[in-house]
Amino acid sequence: MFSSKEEFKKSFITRIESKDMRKTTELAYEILREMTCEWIKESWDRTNGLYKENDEKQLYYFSIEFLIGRVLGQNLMNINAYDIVKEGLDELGFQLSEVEELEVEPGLGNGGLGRLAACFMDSLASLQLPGHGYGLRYKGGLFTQHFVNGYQTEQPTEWIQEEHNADARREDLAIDIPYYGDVQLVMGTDGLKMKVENSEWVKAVPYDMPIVGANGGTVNTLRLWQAEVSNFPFPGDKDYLVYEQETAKITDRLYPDDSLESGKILRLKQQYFLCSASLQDILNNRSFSMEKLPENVAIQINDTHPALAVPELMRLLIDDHHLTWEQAWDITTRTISYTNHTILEEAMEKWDSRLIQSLLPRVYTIIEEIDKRFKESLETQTIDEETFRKLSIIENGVIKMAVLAVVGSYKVNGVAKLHTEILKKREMKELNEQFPNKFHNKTNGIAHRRWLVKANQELSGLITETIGPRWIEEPERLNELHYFAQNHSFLQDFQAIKTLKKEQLLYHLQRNENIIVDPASIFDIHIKRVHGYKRQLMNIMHIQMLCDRIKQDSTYRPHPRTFFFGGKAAPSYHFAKQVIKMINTVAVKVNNDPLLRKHLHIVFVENYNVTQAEYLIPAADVSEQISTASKEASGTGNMKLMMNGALTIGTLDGANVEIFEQAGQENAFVFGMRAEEVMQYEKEQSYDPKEIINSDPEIKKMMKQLVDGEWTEGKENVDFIVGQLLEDRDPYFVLKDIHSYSNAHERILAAYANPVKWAEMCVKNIAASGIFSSDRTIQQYSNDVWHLTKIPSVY
Ligand code: NBY
Repeated sequence: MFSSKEEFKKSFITRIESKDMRKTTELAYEILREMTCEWIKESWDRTNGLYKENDEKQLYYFSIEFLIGRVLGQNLMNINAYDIVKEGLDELGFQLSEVEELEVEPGLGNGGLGRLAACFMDSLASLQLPGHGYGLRYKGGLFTQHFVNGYQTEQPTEWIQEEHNADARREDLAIDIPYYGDVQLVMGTDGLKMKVENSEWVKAVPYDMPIVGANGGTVNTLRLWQAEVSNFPFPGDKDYLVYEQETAKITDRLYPDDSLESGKILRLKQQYFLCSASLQDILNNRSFSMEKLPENVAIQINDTHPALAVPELMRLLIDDHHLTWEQAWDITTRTISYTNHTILEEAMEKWDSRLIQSLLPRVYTIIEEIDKRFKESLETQTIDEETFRKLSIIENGVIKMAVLAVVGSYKVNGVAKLHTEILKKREMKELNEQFPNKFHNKTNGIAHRRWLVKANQELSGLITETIGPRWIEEPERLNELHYFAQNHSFLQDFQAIKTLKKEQLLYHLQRNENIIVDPASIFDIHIKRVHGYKRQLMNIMHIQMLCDRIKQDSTYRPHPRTFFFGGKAAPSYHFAKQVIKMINTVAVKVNNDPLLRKHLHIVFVENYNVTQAEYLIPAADVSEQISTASKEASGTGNMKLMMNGALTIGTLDGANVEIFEQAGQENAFVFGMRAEEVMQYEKEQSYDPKEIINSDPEIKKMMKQLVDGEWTEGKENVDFIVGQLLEDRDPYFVLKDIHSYSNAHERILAAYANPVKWAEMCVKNIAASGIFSSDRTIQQYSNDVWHLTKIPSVY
């Protein structure tokens, strides 16, 4: 690695001269990427060597999504070369920020779950823990979103560039994965065995990405599998061309539905592909006897998408490694652990038994056996029918992946205190009673190195100047900022940085969209997937109420606010798409109204992704975390915004509860129903939105305007929105909470009127945010579940 700017420049110039005399930003990107790869390679090899030598336990994080974002800048940051490179390039006539803009971000995830996996990778490497990721190398990441006439359109995003192909491919480690076939019972030397004949094989080729930890010492591996045709004999009753096409499809694109369980055969193929390839890879490369697997390997499955790891590990242990069922079960249930990310019924994965039986016949017999044995173990207890039903893995021809994951794993966790409580007391009450020590909580966290140190270098600089640099390695030291929450010069510096980040955001947006926003307005930011329970609808309906107030009441002249929205709707989620259309419609009306636009501005940022988030989050004054209580498992955007000094307007849901606990409710704007109330209403089915409409004149008027189509465009749009609120009885309690939401917004205005007090509240949030670093989360997983040992890197 380079120790000085001069050294960097010298090497950079040599390379540029050997390639092309035209000094374009594209060339600078190419060279910088090459140089970074070389620097990393050394540490990567050394880390791998150390892991081999030490024979230490390794963690493998199985996830169908890794939403890693751009890597070049982050890697430079982590190897402590960012500033040298920035200054060096500057002197050579390049801007590092321009160079970074050329990287197409790999969108290998949908939202929170995929991004969490990426944050965990960062923390594992930074804490010098031996933990790696296994995922899929989708050719097309999450779709690119464009608005056409206010509606979302989706275009495929191809992120793989030439340079991603060459050195990352590990042909030597390719593995064959069996689909279909006939299960036969055969007599072997050690008794009757199951054997599968006539399988259709698909080759899994790994591509490795380095995961660089802080200070560049530890470099772990993210291994992504790509599907290709196998050299194994082909069964013959299928057309080869069809086989070729079907094979390519397996890793062709990411499933864009972030909330709907979609029982598609291709998705099942993807899930099995990930599990089988990764497990075979682990078993092939082990240096210990199979019985010692749980002492040497921990596997964490990110939701149920990789839950086939349970029966697949059983299959490999029994059929390929000749263990007995009992031995295999003992090993499996001490190796695999499961994280649950949702209690939404529509996101709970279920598979038709016949589908699994036909695609994965041997795996199916194993799931049946697991279910049978588990049910037998219940026979000694008196269990009512309902409980028995809930404990069944297979029920009425359907396989419930969450039950399979719980029964087959060592530990099960939720992602925030409230979520884990709901899992234990309600959603998985019966399972928790059967396995009382399995369930535990691990509140999510975020990679502060990306979301603060990298995304907000100015604020990080100020923090370091103020409390010294140790907070970067020990983020809980951010609490030392409490001493500066009333220091005027510090508060002024903070405010100046906030303004600067707003200007940078606006500059970035103007490059892509024609947006004119007042940086002195309050930046109120609602960024996340668009979903009923996340209530973007409540936000836009509240804006509608504000418009009416401004028009009707000449004394109501609030401080200007810009409401930013960012988020994609699943392509098949019609309601969410109608909400997007409505927001865009209201935006046009408000932004063009001479009176309204003095006070309100609406910006829906197209194609929200990790890169956009890196611009939006540091610029936020207000963080919208307004899900219907009990629905958001945790949320992680809430943590990123808090850490960048935005104040939260939020419900007592997910990790908001813990955010308010840490920052103090007086430094946030809490509103709305609590989880118990929501769940009570749902149980009794006693909520009637009409009662609210009839009892609250402001809401009544707003509803009338909606029905009259004042804020929408086209009949379809009105029908969808009004239909959900009235016919579907407002399942996310928008009307129930909107009044208290509106009051919370008035409290925001009152607080913002005192800029010094506001800044003080922001600083108190930053000071309290250290606990939400994913370093803390990973350390907790390691202590309680994975039992990893830190392996210091030798320089
Ligand atoms: O996981 C999110 C939760 O909603 C959020 O509260 C939490 O903070 C985050 C990390 O724990 N869940 C999520 O992002 N889920 C998905 O993206 C997802 C993707 C695919 C499917 C379901 C959910 N699927 O069924 O295909």
